[in-house]
Amino acid sequence: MILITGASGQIGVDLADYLVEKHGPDTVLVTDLRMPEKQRPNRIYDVLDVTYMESVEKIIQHRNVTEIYHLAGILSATGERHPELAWNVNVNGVRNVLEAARRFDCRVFWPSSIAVFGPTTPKVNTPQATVTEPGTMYGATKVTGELLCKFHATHHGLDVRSVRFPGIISHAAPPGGGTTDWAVDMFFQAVRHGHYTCFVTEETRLPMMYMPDAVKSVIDLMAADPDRITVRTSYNLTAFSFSAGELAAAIRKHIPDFTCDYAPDFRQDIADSWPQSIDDHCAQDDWDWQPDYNLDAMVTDMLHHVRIRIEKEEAEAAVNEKSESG
Ligand code: AKB
Repeated sequence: MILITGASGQIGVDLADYLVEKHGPDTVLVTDLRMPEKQRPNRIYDVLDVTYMESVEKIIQHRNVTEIYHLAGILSATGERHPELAWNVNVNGVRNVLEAARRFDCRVFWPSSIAVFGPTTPKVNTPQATVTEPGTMYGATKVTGELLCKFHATHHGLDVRSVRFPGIISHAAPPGGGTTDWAVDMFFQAVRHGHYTCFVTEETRLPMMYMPDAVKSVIDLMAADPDRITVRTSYNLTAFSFSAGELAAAIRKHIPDFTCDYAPDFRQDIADSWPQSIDDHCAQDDWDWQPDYNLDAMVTDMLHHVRIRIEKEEAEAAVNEKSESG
C-alpha cells in the first residue's frame, strides 16, 4: 500500500490522482488531519496526524504500507506566524515518518524547499551544495528535515528521496500559507475580477514550477535507480523563474484588460531571502530531470483550467441558490 500524508494539500491532491490512476484505487491510502469534504468514489481515506508517532506506526503496520509520500507540512508564511506549530508538524512529523519507515521497511518521498536557502546564499543559479542558513522557521524546519533524511539514509540504509521544490503553480488545489501563493492567486483573480493586488513587489523574482512537472519530478525521482541517487539531503529543482510583473504581463497576453497593483506585506522579506534562480544540474545528471512546461505553456494551460474551474463553481453556486430559494 502507498501512504500519502497531507493528501488534501496543494501537491497531495494532484499526486493522489496520479498514483491512483497508475496503481489503482486499492493501493493508495489518502490521509490528512481531517476527512475531505468532497470525497472521490473508490478512494481509501483515513485520518492521520503525523505528529503522533503511535498513529504513524499503527497506520503503516495495519495497512501494510511499503511506500510513503510524506507531504503533511506547514508552509512559510504560516510558519512565520506560528513557529511552534511549524516545528511540531514539519520536524516531528518527518522524524516520526522516517523512524517508522525504518522500522517497517518503507521507501519515503519528502518535499524540501528553496526555503532552506537564506540571505547568505548566492541568489542567482543557487548551487546544489551551498550555504543553508535560512532566515525563517519554515526554512529551519526544512534544513533539519533534510539532515534527518540524510542521517536515516546513511546510518540505517533507508531509501528516502527528496527535492527542494520552488513555488508550485496549480489549479486543482490552492496552496495555503506560502510565500509563493501570489503566483497562483494572480490567475484566479485575473479570471474572476480582471484585477489582482499582489503581496510582493513587481520586481520580486522567484523560481517556480507547474504542478504537472512537480508530480513528474516526484515520480521520476522515486523510479530512479538507487545507485544513481547521489544526494540524500534534497535535490535542487526548478523549471523557470519569473517576477510578479513578468507573470502579470504573461497573463495580460490572454486577458488584455488585466491590471495588477502591488502592496507588499510581511511575505516580502521571506521572498527577498530566497534565491531568484536555481541550478538543478545534479537532478538532471542523476535522474534525468527535465521540466515539460515553460512560462508561456504554463500560463496558457493554467488559464484554461482556472476558467473551467471557476465556471463550474459558479454553476454549482447558482444551483444551490436556486434550491435554497425554491
Ligand atoms: C512557500 O511559499 O512556502 C512554498 C515553498 C517555496 O516552499 N511554496
